[in-house]
Amino acid sequence: MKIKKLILTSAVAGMVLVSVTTVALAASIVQNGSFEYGTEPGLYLQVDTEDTDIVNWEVVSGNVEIIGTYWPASEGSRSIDLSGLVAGSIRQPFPTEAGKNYIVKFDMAGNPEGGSGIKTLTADVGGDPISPFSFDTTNHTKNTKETMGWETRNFEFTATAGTTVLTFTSNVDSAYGPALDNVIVEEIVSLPPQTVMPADKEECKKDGWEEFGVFNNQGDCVSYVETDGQNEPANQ
Ligand SMILES: [Ca+2]
Ligand SMILES: [Ca+2]
Repeated sequence: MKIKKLILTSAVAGMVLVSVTTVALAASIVQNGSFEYGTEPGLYLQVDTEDTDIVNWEVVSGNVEIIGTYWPASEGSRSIDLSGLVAGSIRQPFPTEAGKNYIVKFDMAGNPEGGSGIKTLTADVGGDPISPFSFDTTNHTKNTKETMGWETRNFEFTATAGTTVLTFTSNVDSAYGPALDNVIVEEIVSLPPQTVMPADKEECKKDGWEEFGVFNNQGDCVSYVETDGQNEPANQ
């Protein structure tokens, strides 16, 4: 394995750092997570079960609303009130791989009309429901994106099948529900361990070379540093 020389900060100089980093892949696996595609809602549009106004999403209980100009979206120009006239629920199946880890991110606010209060929703990926996510609409208004107060929420899960169904359900059985936008699902990938190498030959001295675990002796270590990594460690 070719080990790249990394610049060390003084705080970690001389120490062997082996880290496993997790990153989320950039491409979202769910489609239309920002609810921008589907029937033009105007101010807003109620969507009932069996309606197909929201591309890629199915309303599975109650009803929801696509919010257009009624309040500012978190992303793009549309979002969802998960309580249309009553508590609603939407879902979307997406491809996964059993055993792999995923992160679900979404932006949440609440319908600030009809009296303020705490709005809650439940997320479900086929196992135990993850609940509740809450947003307090107190002191929020629909005047601007900022006064809506959109906040990002997230949770992680491990897939158990080749398809996972993501469901968001309103826990507010009124016309003023939790607001939802910008749903993103990404695979979490573990990067291979990365070994930090000495950047200065001082790190090789006083048995420092032993800490890196790839040198035979101090001379090997110094040689590595002085050749800018071209004289590779003997034991890598
Ligand atoms: Ca949107
Ligand atoms: Ca509503």
